[in-house]
Amino acid sequence: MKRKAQTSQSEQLESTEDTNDARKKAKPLNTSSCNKSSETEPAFIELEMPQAQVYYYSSIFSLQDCESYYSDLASLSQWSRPVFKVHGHTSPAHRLTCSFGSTPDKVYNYSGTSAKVDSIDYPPSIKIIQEKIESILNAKFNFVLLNWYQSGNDYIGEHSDSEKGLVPQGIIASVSFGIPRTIIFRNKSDKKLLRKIILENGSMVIMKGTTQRFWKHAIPKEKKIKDGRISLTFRQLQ
Ligand SMILES: O=C(O)CCC(=O)C(=O)O
Repeated sequence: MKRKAQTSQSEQLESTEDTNDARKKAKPLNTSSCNKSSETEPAFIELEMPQAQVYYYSSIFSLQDCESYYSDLASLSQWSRPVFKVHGHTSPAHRLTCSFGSTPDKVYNYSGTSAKVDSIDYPPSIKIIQEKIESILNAKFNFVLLNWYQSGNDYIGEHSDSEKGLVPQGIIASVSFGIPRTIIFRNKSDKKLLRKIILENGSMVIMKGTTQRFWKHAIPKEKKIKDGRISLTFRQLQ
């Protein structure tokens, strides 16, 4: 059964059919607006999305670093498959997750589950990745949620990251390692307004400002993909 669209991660329970269709229809990224403020700063692209601030950095890590981070992260002992509880329905996530944070007194609740803010076992590789993106963005993060899509059958449904525990209009930085996957953005009021980007190995996508209020995003199934992708979504808990 397909659920009505909502505005939080609870939509992970919804069918992926519409989103897969959206993947085919979505307007590809306009790569004309590329910015680079200095030779040492990575270039990024701003997506043309009304009432949203979304930026894509195609490669901020070397291929060698990507391989080593992927295998490091894949070997973490903390991976598990959370069970989401939404409107009385329970469903296991269609991917593995784990989470870490520097502020264990804070909580991150989503889709009827509570993500651990594990500060004791903060993996050194995640610290290094975090420091790199903090220096690129000149911003601080105190929580990271990892998703491991082990093949193209794993996905995340359309949702916005608008949980109460997050800093309103804060930055979410999503770093990708592994096989490239598509991310779809869908406007909440004009559901036919779609954008898509391929998230390359070693890339980063930034969502900030009013993006979560006016748009949803998803990583749809891509059944032909046999390899895995790990994403780290760095967040700002309030
Ligand atoms: O895997 C990704 O890049 C997106 C993850 C995501 O949307 C989320 O964790 O809320």
